[in-house]
Amino acid sequence: MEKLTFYTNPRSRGRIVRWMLEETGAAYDTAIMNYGGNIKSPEYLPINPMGKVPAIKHCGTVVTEVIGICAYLADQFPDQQLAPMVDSPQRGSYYRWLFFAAGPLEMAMTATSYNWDINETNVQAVGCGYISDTVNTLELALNKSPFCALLI
Ligand SMILES: N[C@@H](CCC(=O)N[C@@H](CS)C(=O)NCC(=O)O)C(=O)O
Repeated sequence: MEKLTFYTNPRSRGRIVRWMLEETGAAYDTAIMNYGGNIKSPEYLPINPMGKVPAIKHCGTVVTEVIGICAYLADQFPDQQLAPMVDSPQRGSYYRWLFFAAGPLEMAMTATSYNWDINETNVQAVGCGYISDTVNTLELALNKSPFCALLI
């Protein structure tokens, strides 16, 4: 089987994927992509036309997006039991919180970092709502269990 290649930069969301890769126990090569350098190169853009990391290449398939990569790896290495069974109701919670992380949580973190103006004129269209909506929702889930992706 082709060895997995992990494209990343140490100061990036790639750290989340590296943690997941270590959980799988899979052997992988790491390709460090430099900001303002080879990350926008003709060699890398066919891997991710966004010119961003992280990305992985596994058995000829490229996967980008942190949450997509983590979900893919959980499915590819089922012996590690990193995701609920496909036919389990827990799979619903797993999807819910994975997509919550990729959607509202990611947006709320960026909005906070860059002081985006979320107010009464746009909040209904903004996927994370007010920052407090996202934070309170996550807090409610984590008050029930330290592992919200496994909540029913
Ligand atoms: N939605 C993407 C975000 C990827 C992203 O923005 N990566 C940043 C580092 S954390 C990047 O590669 N920036 C380099 C650039 O845009 O030049 C994901 O979840 O993987």
